[in-house]
Amino acid sequence: MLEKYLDIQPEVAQALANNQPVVALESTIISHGMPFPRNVETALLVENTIREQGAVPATIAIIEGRLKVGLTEEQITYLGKAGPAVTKVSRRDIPFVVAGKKDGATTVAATMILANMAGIKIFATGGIGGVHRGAQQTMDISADLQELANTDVAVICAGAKSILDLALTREYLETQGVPVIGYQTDSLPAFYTRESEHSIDYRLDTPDQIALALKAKWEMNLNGGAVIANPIPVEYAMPTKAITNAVDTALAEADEQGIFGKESTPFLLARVCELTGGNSLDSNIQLVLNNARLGAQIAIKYSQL
Ligand code: PSU
Ligand code: MN
Repeated sequence: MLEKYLDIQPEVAQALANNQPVVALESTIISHGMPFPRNVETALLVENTIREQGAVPATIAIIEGRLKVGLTEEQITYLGKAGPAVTKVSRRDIPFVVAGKKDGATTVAATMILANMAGIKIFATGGIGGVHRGAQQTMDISADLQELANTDVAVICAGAKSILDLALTREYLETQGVPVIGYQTDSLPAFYTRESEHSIDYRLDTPDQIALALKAKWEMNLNGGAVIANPIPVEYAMPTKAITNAVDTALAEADEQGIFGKESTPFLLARVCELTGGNSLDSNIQLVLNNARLGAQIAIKYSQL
């Protein structure tokens, strides 16, 4: 039945059939997370990084209403050039973009869903969505968190951006039974910075240990995902002050302009990037590459269990 909607790229399908490691990648980060042309360069570099490690990349999106697991270079370029003109697709949006034969860039939530349909367990990205600041009033909580509660895909990220309320995000994940694993760290990384005042649940120091824990979780039918938080490499981390100032300004502007719902995250990402003069973009790219490397290493270990 799924074949009616789903196209798995032949290289990806073959790897999955042979139990070879595959790493899923999202496309909202391409269309809504970074400016052109660096978004396209990065997406292609991320794929190469995964290949160099010995795994197969599968960038995920919806093209002309087809669920695509594995994109061509042309499709990645198209999504990057189109940018926010492409629909940002989370769980609720999938059937409408499919039925309307439209194009869509998948968020963490939607990418997890499509990866799961294809049988991919490991997914690398930059940052996950979370509980927004002020959510006590607005109830703005990313659908990514609910997907992590339900869908059996592990997400390697650099923590969450400080545009979010990290303490509330941690609480939400705890309630939903989603483990937060710190890779070689005891502190929850905050995207541009390696550390925050928040803790992780379990510190694991090798890809092997992470693969073993995921295997145990899913073999016992403890459904849902996991957050694997991988700190940005020290040489690319940003000064806390610069980021805090940019985030505060961006949040104030969003408030003034009445930006809410699905527009909120893309607006804040773009403003933080502009306000830091693009320094944050270099950091963002490096942390994504770092997550791709770890994702590939975990996928390789997982495929050997
Ligand atoms: N955080 C980032 N970069 C991103 C996103 C979040 O640092 O590109 C994107 C991801 O696709 C994530 C989405 O799934 O934003 C969350 O949006 P929302 O808050 O509307 O669920
Ligand atoms: Mn949001």
